[in-house]
Amino acid sequence: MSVPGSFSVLRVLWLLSVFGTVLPLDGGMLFPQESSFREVKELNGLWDFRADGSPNRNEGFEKAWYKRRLTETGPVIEMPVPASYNDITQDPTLRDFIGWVWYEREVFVPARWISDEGTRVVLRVGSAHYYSIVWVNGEKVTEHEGGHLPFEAEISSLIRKEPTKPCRITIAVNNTLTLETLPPGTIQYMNDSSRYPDGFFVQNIDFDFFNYAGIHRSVLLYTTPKVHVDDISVETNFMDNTGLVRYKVSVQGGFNNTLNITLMDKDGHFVASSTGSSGGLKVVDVKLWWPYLMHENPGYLYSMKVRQHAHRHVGDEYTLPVGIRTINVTNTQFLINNKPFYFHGVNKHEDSDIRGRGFDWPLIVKDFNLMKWLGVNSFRTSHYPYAEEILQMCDRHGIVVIDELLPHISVFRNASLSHHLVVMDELVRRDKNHPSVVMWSVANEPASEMPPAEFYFKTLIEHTKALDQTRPVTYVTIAAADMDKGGPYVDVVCANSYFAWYFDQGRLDIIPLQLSTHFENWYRKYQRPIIQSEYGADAVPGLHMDPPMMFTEEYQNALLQSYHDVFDQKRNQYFVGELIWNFADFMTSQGIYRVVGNKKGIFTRQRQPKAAAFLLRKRYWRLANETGRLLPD
Ligand code: GCB
Repeated sequence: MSVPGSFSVLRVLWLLSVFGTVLPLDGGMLFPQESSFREVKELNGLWDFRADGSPNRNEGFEKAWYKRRLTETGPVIEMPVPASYNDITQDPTLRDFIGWVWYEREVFVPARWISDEGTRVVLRVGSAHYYSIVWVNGEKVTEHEGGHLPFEAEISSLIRKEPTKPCRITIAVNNTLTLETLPPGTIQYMNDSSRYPDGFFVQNIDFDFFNYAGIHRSVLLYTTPKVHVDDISVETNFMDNTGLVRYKVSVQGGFNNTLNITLMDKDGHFVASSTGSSGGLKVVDVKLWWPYLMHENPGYLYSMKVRQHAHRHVGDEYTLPVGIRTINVTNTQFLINNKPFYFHGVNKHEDSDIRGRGFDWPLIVKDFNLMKWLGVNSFRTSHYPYAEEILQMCDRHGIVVIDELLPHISVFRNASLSHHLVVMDELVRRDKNHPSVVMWSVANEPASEMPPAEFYFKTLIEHTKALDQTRPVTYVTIAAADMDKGGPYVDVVCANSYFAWYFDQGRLDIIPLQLSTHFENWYRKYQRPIIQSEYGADAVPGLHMDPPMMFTEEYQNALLQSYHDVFDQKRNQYFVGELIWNFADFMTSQGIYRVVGNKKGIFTRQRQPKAAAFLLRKRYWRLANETGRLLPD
């Protein structure tokens, strides 16, 4: 992160055009795109599917289901991709299934992809929860751990082996969570044969959302030339009216490449150009990337075209949208383009009826429309990375994102830490170029009272800062004990609290005292800006009671109102944002605290407003006028 107002640092960087960060460049994860040199083929639709219901859930491996068509080894059903499989059928055992499920699809690969040895064919899975193994024509091509990030494998040589046959893709996905997974979970066998049948087990989890599983995002085949642009990193800055885009490009598959970089404005007009694998582009009369409601023209994106010419090979071309903006944090403020930014936003989930966590354009566009209607300028990807297409929309619309990696973690082992560092690498590698992403959140509500927690979080936060020096890092806390472990390392304090809900039930009158004490203590101790990263109350839509009682729409409104009064007192001091829990109702595991899911949404799961949505809408538009520079400076 650059130091606020430190223009001497900026000048040095400017003069040297040096790339300031240590972003991981060994192996990129660019979002697949079509260009004159690249093609994309979506494999979404109906796949053959079978859950492995054998007692040890291992029959698929014992009988090598990947070797033959899935229909040859047992019955299959049709399963849509992308979607969670849980809510697709009427079968409760599939909804609550734990273990391996098998997906298969045959696809015709265009003849040119096979005949042209200069074409590289890649199979990409946008995300599959939680552990995946992928085979092509019976040969294993990759495996991946972690439910919300993409993975891919080059399959060029494999598909050329049997050029006339359709290509059979098999993906086995396992949703079991153990002490080794992130998020962790445990499998508990119930051995009391008087109460449970043989082999009865349950999956225990420690987070408050349904453990949806399956192939959640698009499966694609895409091509690149053999010598190809593998990764691009950009970092932006500006001084007065001049912007600077520093870039780094890595090429794989061959040497003697020339790289031409051209920056174009939104209308396709030439702005600047450069050559070589790293350098800087100077932008005269720069149009900065501004958040929604902070500028009359938010989300301004340039296009950076990377054109690679390779000796004796076809060239490649990749175009990256680039927003020019800076992020800085002082003791009391969060600055975007050196102006104070106040987060008035939401926490979300990738969650809806039938699809579960499956990618769904109508839902995504509806949610953006609702966010804009509400006057939301930001959200946090609670509690896992969201689809790349969502971040691209945020870039275009100027919606600011706190990019969160994980929900609650209660296990602080060496193996978890090593894996956590790997997933953090994957997240930064995927999301580093999005101007909408303004902060990394390494986790939500870690059980920090555990002894190794401090070392764990120090390592994780320092690792993240080394990966990306341009963005602040946080982890979201709920208890003072958490803060003691991570507080010294975070750039912004993100605090969740549920006063008058999980504690002092029904006592709305205690909120002002408890909330301000909480803020004052943390500010005194850490001298960092504070965001209320979660607060809220469940409301069953249509349930009314006045004076308010818990679970009614009136209680939800009154609780939010009491929080808002305190926010308004602290807003001009060190308090820089409020994110309601939650944008919409969402599904959870079954339990006595949840009435078919968590009802803290201000919209229902079907995206209809509760009374709180109107309260929030009024507030957010007022805040936009007061804090968002809609009015002239
Ligand atoms: C939290 C968690 C969130 C829960 C929420 C609640 O602190 O971060 O995942 O859903 O509380 O409603 O209890």
